[in-house]
Amino acid sequence: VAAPIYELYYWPGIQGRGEFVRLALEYAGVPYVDVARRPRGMAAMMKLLERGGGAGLVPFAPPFLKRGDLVIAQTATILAYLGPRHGLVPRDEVSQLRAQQLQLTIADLVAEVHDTHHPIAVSLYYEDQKREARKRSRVFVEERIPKYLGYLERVLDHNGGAHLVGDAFSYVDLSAFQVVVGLEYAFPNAMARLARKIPLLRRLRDQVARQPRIAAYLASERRLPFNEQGIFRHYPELDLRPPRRVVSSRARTRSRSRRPRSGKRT
Ligand SMILES: N[C@@H](CCC(=O)N[C@@H](CS)C(=O)NCC(=O)O)C(=O)O
Repeated sequence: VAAPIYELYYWPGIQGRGEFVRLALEYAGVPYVDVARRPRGMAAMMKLLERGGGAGLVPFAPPFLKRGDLVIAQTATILAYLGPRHGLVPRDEVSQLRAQQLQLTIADLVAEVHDTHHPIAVSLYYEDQKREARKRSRVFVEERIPKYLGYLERVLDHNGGAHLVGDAFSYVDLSAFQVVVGLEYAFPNAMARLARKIPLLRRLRDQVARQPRIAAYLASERRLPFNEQGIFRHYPELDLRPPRRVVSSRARTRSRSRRPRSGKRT
């Protein structure tokens, strides 16, 4: 068996941004080493972060990918590199530009997801910025999730319904799968409320999960579970309240007996 040509460097223990790269490599069936999850891998990653190595910039932050002497950082750039080499994007330039734009939009969304639990500082614990996190998340679930996912839904619709770019799975479809399942983990109530507005995106999520190599990956131990150290964290206090229909009849009676609501939402 040939030695893997790619080394992926990403924080061990979380899916994080590394997951967008893992999904692409797994779907393409390209062997890779997840370096920091191996013995002494963290030391190797820190060394590259501090001093760089080989060709390419010294990376600012994981994930980064190493192929021989070449080191590439930034999730969207890594995917733009892998795409044409492994059948993860159509061959023409226009499609590749589209894919890159969509991937960068997904990266913007991912940064906003991160800021729901760390609105003030990455260096502070969630517990030290809970109040701000609640304020930030409120706007995120009410306005930003519908805007971003509504956008992806529209792009799917314009492109025939099944794929975000071209007429086959691309790395963008894989990334869209990841943000949908991530948001469903982190904000189940907000996503339940939005479900009927994003039928194409939900179908895409299911189709990606069914691809044989992705299904095998998701069932393997290489796929780390979502957890509260990653980007998509489930903190119920940051989600919308559960939908009305699951509210108990006692709670309903109680809320009916309150004074009538003013127009302003609290
Ligand atoms: N835009 C970059 C963001 C990279 C990034 O923020 N990586 C996180 C882990 S997911 C990190 O280690 N950040 C360290 C820091 O920002 O100080 C990408 O998409 O790859």
